[in-house]
Amino acid sequence: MRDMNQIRNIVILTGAGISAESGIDTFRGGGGLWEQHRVEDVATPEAFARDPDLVQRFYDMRRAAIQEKLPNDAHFALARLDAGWPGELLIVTQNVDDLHERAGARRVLHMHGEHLKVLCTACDTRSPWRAPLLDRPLCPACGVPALRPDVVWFGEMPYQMDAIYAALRGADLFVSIGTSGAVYPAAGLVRDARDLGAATLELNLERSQGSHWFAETRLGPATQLVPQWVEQMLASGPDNNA
Ligand code: BV8
Repeated sequence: MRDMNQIRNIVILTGAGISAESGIDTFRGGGGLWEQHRVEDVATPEAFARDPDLVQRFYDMRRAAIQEKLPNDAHFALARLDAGWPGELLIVTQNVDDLHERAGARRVLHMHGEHLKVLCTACDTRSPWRAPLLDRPLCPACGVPALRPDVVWFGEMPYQMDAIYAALRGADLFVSIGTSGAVYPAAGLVRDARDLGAATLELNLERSQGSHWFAETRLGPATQLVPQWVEQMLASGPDNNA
């Protein structure tokens, strides 16, 4: 891997594993099931069309759950890096929880949307939202009871892919934290980063489906690996080796 002191611009991809130690279930931890449904079968536009109440219940339960959880040492470490890193830095998260923000991170991009936002299917307005949707509340903007979770379902285009690829084009280092590398295009970003010349590092509890694409993989819980890596970066960051 490129010398740490040559790293100026960083892209970090996070997945459910970074929130696991905050008590938020990962997708494949519980066998990827919810009420005996495969997540891939519930998190789709087809499921929403077929049985909107089932899908609303799935998201109402998770939206409420994350509001009782707290960021962990991995989220706080990334927030320290975000605050103290003089170069470019972007946290691209697949997670729809707000733990990166609640830990203090600023440069966060939710490529799969957010639990605490809703999208009106009548007027396309996005609104902050913390309550259930099962009882069909009215859209704050247009008053129509047409709200859906503002998350990216399977088969839908992830958000801000242009911004993600622009950040990758300038990246010296791509770090993946807590993801199984099972879902595309997120799982393919490491290959794009490599092709664009970035160094690649994976921090994960176990080897992922994409581990072979990384120049270096460190195995362990995020609350141990991420603070260690962040201290290493801040000690050897671009300005410390002028
Ligand atoms: C799209 C939001 C195209 C909603 C999510 C066949 C082949 C290849 C691709 C496809 C295919 N068929 C269909 C596709 C495309 C599909 C896909 O990839 N499917 C997979 C299942 C094969 N992708 C899509 O549909 C995407 N869209 O392709 O659009 C398109 C093109 C043009 C025009 C229109 C459309 C959209 C995918 C987004 C789906 N939404 N989330 C919600 O949250 O409900 S996906 C969801 O699962 C996550 O966001 C994440 O992206 C994904 C994987 O989850 P992870 O975060 O990795 O979590 P997981 O549980 O899997 O793993 C946790 C990891 O953490 C593990 O490795 C574990 O070891 C580790 N860990 C656990 N504890 C810890 C830890 N690590 C550290 N410390 C710990 N303590």
